[in-house]
Amino acid sequence: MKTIISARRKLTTAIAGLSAATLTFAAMGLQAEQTVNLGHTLSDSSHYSVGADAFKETLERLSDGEFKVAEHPSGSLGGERAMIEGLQIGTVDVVITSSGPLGNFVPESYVLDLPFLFADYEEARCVLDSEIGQDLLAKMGDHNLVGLAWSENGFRHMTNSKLQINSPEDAKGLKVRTMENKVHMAAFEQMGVHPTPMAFPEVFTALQQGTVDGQENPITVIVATKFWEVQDYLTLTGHVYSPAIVLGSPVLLEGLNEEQRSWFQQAADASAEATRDEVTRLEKDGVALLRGEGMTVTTDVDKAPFQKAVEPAYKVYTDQYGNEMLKRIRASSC
Ligand code: EAX
Repeated sequence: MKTIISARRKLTTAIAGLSAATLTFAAMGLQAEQTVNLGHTLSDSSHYSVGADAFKETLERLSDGEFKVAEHPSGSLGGERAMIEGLQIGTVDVVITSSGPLGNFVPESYVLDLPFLFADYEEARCVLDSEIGQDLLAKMGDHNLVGLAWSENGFRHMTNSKLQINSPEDAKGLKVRTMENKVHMAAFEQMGVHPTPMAFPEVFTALQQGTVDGQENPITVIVATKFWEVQDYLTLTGHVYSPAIVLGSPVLLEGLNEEQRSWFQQAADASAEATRDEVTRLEKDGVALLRGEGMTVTTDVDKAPFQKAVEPAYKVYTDQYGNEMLKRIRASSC
């Protein structure tokens, strides 16, 4: 009996020791190998992918391999709306997304989707880097998201398969895919086109099959998605600046210590900077590339009639969300 008890004790002690070791090992193992799943909708040659690479390089370097980043490009984790939902429940860790579906989650961000709000890249970047941008990032926290950094998609332009667009009248009656964003949809309705909201991963096929005649996106996206294969005409309307944002999942980020959290912040900042640099490069080289691929590009666009046509979208926005943010942006020194 004594022997049995003693054997049992030994066994229990051994198991206790083992589980402590296993736990320590597991904890170490978890730290050594934690994979961060980063999703975006664009191809692995896009400006978002350049940003994903910078995120990966920075986080893996700062954490000395404690975190590994797995990039999931081309909408392989779903469209932008689905990925934002994934962040909220913790099935995705980090997402680089346009502001397209963001207003559905964080209405405060709709202000950035107003047409012709920013005159140029310099102004848009300056506002997003100011306290206004920081306040908007902080708002993400009220909606179960972590706003890490303002990245960039670019000024959006119209493409279609029917005709060369020189004025809003030319666009009347076209079926144009828009993002799932009510401010954008209101603007296009004012222009007389039929806005058809759709998640980005479906757009290429919809254009190919003629479900829609056109779409609008920055040069960056038109290049990365090879839209020239399904669209003949591009008009540089620059009708709205399209910010991108690096968002994190609160499920992951709220469980991190301060140092780990700072690695994620630095990785997001490096990602945004690398993406902006790539946008700048493509703004210089993109049009020549698209012409080379056979697109008819209208560069000399009188923007005033477009601006006039979409102006009522401002009232649609302010009626619902007030004009406090808009006033702040207009009063900024940028
Ligand atoms: O974020 O949906 C869109 O048109 C976006 O510009 C694209 O997914 C990149």
